[in-house]
Formats: sequence, structure tokens, C-alpha cells
Amino acid sequence: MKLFYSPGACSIATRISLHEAGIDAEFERVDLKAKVTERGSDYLAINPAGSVPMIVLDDGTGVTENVAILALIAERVPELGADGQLGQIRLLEMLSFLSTELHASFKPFFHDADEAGKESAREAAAKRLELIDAAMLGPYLFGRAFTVADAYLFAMLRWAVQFGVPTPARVRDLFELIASRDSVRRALTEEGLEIPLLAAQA
Ligand SMILES: N[C@@H](CCC(=O)N[C@@H](CS)C(=O)NCC(=O)O)C(=O)O
Repeated sequence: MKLFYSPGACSIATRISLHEAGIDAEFERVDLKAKVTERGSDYLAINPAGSVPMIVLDDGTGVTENVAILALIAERVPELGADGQLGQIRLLEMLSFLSTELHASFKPFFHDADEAGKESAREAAAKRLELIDAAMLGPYLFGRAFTVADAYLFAMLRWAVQFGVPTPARVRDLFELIASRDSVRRALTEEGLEIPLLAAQA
């Protein structure tokens, strides 16, 4: 499998999940502005949407979209999904919320929003983090076990620190718990990123 990624982007959720799953992968960095990969390939010819993550399976099939990629990893390694009768549905429900609500609320920060735009993005993201705080079972989103949804949330909690989004206490604890996992430390190191310190925001 291959992952097209950009350091610190949401694609780190896939990298973390692959490490958790014990799935070997190749990683190819994408310059998201120039839309060129580190090997000099035209990324738009590979993924016309131009966004990361994208994975390419060993048979050459490409899969895009965080929700689909993370669901695929959880399908291959069910321990990384949610338990219970509605487990798969609950996982999709959470991944969809993370993608369409939380992830979307961070977009203005990456698109040169002015101060007013950033402040309203901050409020929108904070509101969604409060919903997560109320819904999470603890200590992870779905209880005692880490899932691919935690990996996706982690990517965005790094941005919450970066952009000063107020983060409820239980979600901050969850962030630190996720950050302490070997898979996460490995992924951060591989992408040349620091271990985040949310406590600084408390
Ligand atoms: N709908 C896509 C969006 C992914 C996305 O927004 N990726 C960002 C990085 S976190 C990106 O590639 N931005 C650059 C661009 O879209 O041109 C998904 O959920 O996978």
C-alpha cells in the first residue's frame, strides 16, 4: 500500500492507523500548493481532487477521502473499529462528523481567512469539540480501545493547539492519551513534527 501525504495534514490519521494496524506502507509526500509529489509526479493526474490522503492498494486501486480510507483500515483490522451491534455504523457516524463538521470548521485557517474569519472558525470548531466532549465514552472516543476515529481526531486537535481553539478538558486528556501512543510518536517523527503539548493551552 502507498499513502500520499503532506506533513501535519489530516493524512497523518491514515499513517497512524496504518502503524496501529501493522500494515506496511510506502509514503510519498505531496506539495499541496504545487500539486507535485516528492518523486516529481503531477499529483492532479494521480488524484484530480488534489487533496491528501490518498492510498493506493497493492493491486493499484486508489482510495481517497479520510472517511473511506479509515473505514477500510478498520475493515481490515476490526480491533481499530468500534464494538457493539451498531459498531460499524457508529464508526461511520463519528468519521462523518469529524470530516464534515470538525474538519470543515478548520478550513478557513488554511485558506488565508482574515481575523474575523479565523475567530468564527475558532467558535465553530470549539462548538464541535464540545459535542465530542459530550458524546465520547472515554478515555477514547468509543471507550477503552483506540480506533481510527481517534487517529482522525488527533490530526485536528494538533490544529486546535496551533490555532488556539478552546478544547474541553476530556478532549484535552484524550489528545494527550493519543499522543502518548507509539504509533503516534512514530508518525510524528516520520513527518518531522513535534510532540504536541496541549497542556500549554489549559
Ligand atoms: N474531502 C477530503 C478532504 C481532505 C483535505 O481537506 N485534505 C487537505 C489536507 S488536511 C488537503 O489536501 N488540502 C489541500 C487541497 O485540498 O488542495 C477528505 O476528507 O479526505
